[in-house]
Order: sequence, then C-alpha cells, then structure tokens
Amino acid sequence: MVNITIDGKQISVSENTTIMEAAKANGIPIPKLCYLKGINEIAACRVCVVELEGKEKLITSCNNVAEEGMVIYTNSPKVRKHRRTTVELILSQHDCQCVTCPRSGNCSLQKISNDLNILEIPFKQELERQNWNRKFPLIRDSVKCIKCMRCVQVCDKVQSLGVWDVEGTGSRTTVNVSGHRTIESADCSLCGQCITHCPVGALAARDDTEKVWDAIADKNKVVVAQVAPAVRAAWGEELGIEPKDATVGKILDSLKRMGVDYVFDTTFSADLTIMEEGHEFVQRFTGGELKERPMFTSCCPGWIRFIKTQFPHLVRYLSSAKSPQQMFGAAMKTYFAEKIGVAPENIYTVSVMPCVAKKGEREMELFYGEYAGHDIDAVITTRELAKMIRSAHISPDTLKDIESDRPMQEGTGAGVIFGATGGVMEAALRSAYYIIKGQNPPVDAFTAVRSRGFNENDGVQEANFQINDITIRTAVVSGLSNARALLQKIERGEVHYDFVEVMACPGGCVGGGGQPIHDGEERAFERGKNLYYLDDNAKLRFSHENPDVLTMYEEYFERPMSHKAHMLLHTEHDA
Ligand code: HC1
Ligand code: SF4
Repeated sequence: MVNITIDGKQISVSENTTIMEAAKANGIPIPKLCYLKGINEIAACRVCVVELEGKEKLITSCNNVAEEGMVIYTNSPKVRKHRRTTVELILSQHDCQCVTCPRSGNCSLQKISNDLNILEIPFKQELERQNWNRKFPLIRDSVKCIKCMRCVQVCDKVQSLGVWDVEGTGSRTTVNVSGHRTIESADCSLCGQCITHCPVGALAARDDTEKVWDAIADKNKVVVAQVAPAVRAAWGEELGIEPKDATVGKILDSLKRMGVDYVFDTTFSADLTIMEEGHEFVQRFTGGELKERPMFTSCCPGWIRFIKTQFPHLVRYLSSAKSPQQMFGAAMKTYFAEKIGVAPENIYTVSVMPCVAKKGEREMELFYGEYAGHDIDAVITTRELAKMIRSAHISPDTLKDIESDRPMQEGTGAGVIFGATGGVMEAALRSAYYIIKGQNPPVDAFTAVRSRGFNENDGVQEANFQINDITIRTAVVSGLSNARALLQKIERGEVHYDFVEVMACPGGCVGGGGQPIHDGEERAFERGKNLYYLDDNAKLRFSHENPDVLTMYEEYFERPMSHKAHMLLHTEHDA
C-alpha cells in the first residue's frame, strides 16, 4: 500500500494505482475528457492535471501512479487556471453550436465548460467541416471532434477493426477514416461503440425519427412497431425512470400515444427465431448435414458485417435464420397484414433497437422481399425513442403498462435474454433439448453459457452439454476483438465447437451502440442482469411453448423450416 494525501484527505491505495483512480475511489472526481480505463490512457486532453506539492510542473492524473508521501491538489488555483486554459483551447477548435448537437445535455465538454464557468471562448478558430455521407448509419461531424482518440482506440482494441486513425500534424491533427478509405469501404461493423465512447457529439447514429413521424402522420399507412429485448433494460436511464419501473409495457404505451397503430415486443420473434434456428441446428447436427462445424448465430448484424469482411470464407457456417427484427418485419407484412386486411405496402414497420447496425441490416438487399419491399421500414435506437417521447411531450410518469397487440402478443423469458450475451445460445439450447428429447430440460440447465462479468474470461464463455448420447460443444463470445481471436483459434484447429453465439458489442445488445450513453461507464453487465431477472420471473421460459408462435405456425408457416418459413424467415448470406 502507499499513503498519499489528496486535497487534504489521507488515503491509502494499493501500489500502481493511478492518481485519478485513487481520487475517484475516495470520492474525489477529477475531470477528464480522453481517459477510458484500459482503453485510452494516453493523457491527450490534459484536463485531468493535478498539482504535486513541491513540484513546479502539473502532472496528468490518469497516467501517473500514486507514490508514497505524495501530497496532491486536484483543484488548486494553479490547477483550475491550467485546466481552464486547456478547455478554452479545446473549445476554440470545437463547433460550439450546442443546441443543434445530438449530445447536448450529455456532453462531457459541455459539462466541464459549465463547471469551469467558461462564458466566453477567447481564441476562436475558423473550422472547416469535412464531407460526410449523411445517409450512412454512422455520422461523423469533424468540427465537433476534440481528438481525444477514444474512437481510434475503441475500434482498434475492443473491435479490432481500426476504422479510425489520426491524420495531419500539429494544430492540423485530426481524426479520420484510416487508410484514406471512405466510411462505406472501411469495413465498419456499425457496432456503434465509437459513438457510445465519444465524449462529445463528433460521432452519432443517423437520426431516423422524422421518417417515423412522417409515417405516423400518413393516413394511408398502418404503422406497426416492435421493441427489442435490450431496450427495456436501458430506456429508463435516458428519462430518469428507475429500472424496476422502466417496463416494456410503458414503451408500448408511449408508442401508442405517439400514434403508432400496433405495438409488439421483439421477444415474440426472438421465440420464432429459436424455433427456426433451433430446428436448423438440430437438423444440421443430428442429421449428419453439419459436416462442417460450428454453426454460428446470425441475429447480430454487427457480427454479420464483421464476418463478411474479415472472414468471408466462414460465412457459410452462419445459420440461415433471419434475425428477430427481420423475421418480425416479414411476419408483420404477411401474416399480420392478412389478419388485419391491409395490403403489405400500406404497412410501415418500425423497430426500436439498442443498435446502430440494425439500421444497416434493414437496408440490406437480402431483406428486400418480393411481397412488400423491405421487411423493416425504419429503425430507431433507444436514444431516438427517448427523444421521440420527449418531443411528444409525454411525461414518463404518466405511462401505463400495456400489453402487445394480438395476435403476436406473447414473448417468453427465453426471448427476453436474447438481449444479453449468451442469451441466444441459452434460449436455443432450452429448445434444442426439447426437440431432441421431446421433453423440457430443467430451465436452468444451460446457465453455464452466461457471462460472469467482463474481463474475466476474454469475453468467451465455453460450455459442453450432454443431451442423450450427444455432446454439444458451445462457445459464446461478445466484442469483435474477442470474436476475431476465437475465430482464429477455430481456424487453427485449437478449439472445436458445434454451436457458437457471437455478439458484436461487449455484453451483447444491452451494451449496444444505440443505448443511452454514460460517459466512460460500462452498464452492459448490470442491464444484462435485469434481463435475467425478467426471465426468472416470466410465466413462460421456453420459446417452443410460446402459444402465439405456435398458432402462427398452425395458421401460416405450417412448421419450422417449412417452405414458407424458408421463403420468409431465412436468408442465404453470401460473402
Ligand atoms: Fe438484439 Fe436481437 S437480441 S440482435 O441484441 O436477436 O438490437 O435487444 O432485438 O433482431 O430479439 C438488438 C436486442 C434484438 C434481433 C432480438
Ligand atoms: Fe469501429 Fe464500431 Fe465505430 Fe464502426 S461503429 S468505426 S466498427 S467502433
């Protein structure tokens, strides 16, 4: 242990603790802009400087460790003066049009400037905005960038994609797509992790809320919405609602109050996905068709984009099942359209997702069918949902719990856990067991695939299960660097699996790039626990027991993997 004094408080911390971490652990927050624990510890912004007694020069607290006897001041007049000048310089190169910024109210630079009571920017520079394709789901606004390097590091270290890089030198230093590529050709997975780790508004998801408002206002359109599992675990954060009160039923109510005609819960189609993917797995696994193993899950569009560009030769191992988002869109424009007697082209499908890549998924040609164009017409993120609730002047405390509409009303606990890493695998195994044995397993038979928190297991969870005389070897991975390492091991023949779940975002959809942003804090694990709690308390826990899914098979799709199911619920990915 080392003993130090921070702002007059005597503190003992273990060796190799940074001054910033020591201060934080003792209730003394030091302002920062670029620091991200374990990812970006490069002291680029110099906002976190502190004064050391007896030393002339200020030091950065994020990358200097506490040493025995140090006497530290985090907010002395000298520190404040230096910090203020640093922030003023950053502001001089920043587009400070806060009212039109997507991060207004949730911007670390805005907060620090307000805290320092900066009311004028002394040295303003002319800024030149780089061109950007604003139709792409990921938007970069160069004049908001503060060169903190977080996006560069997150994309490189967490996602192994290196989409961003530094360009130019001195005051002309800037961040841009690496290797002089365009964003469209840079192999971006659209995971959105660079957005949720950006401290300002330089990176954002394309806003599609106006499209949805237009569809709602169009008298000829029947607007049908679905809400993804992971959204319920996070939307309340954006609106100040406690997790226990932030139910999916209230999201459905908010959508109805905005004017959406029919509202559904994606857990219904997560159950449908399990029926298709579970049967596909069992057929490929026990029917001798699965010569080449493993089968990869196919519901995460960030992962699909990744495998297509990074491991195109492995694309054929993907399950052919569409994601729950796309399956639901297809069911809405066929089965449901028939039920309500509306032509598919007059149905406008909206999904509320924790994800930026889902915006890209809806645009893929693969999901453009003959019957009514795109399965899904618009995708909005959890953040956009909150924005729409605010702009509709809906006071969150007036929201009531309502049910999804019929006839696609039920969703099981198995569908809910899709939103957390390991959830798709666990849901699929619950039903694969039933398909193989004709009876249900104990509901907690497959919890070994759940993540036990981050950084403990490199994001990979391996487990083997015995069903009759079959051993199913599974792996679950989240985060694309972890996925890359796992795929390389598979290719080298070091590991062998039958079924692998991959989610692009660390922790799964709960940690998605469309979720509420809490600068520098990871919430995915906590949100995942919320979904497991909901599963524990659900009245139905097995996808194959979802009565509304079973009715839909009876009335429309006949059975899992039928010809009709193949036409509408599956796709063939090509590299
Ligand atoms: Fe996901 Fe999925 S789990 S991909 O994370 O398979 O976005 O929540 O909706 O489609 O169900 C996202 C979440 C989501 C799909 C499902
Ligand atoms: Fe990298 Fe993901 Fe950002 Fe694309 S969205 S640039 S893959 S971090």
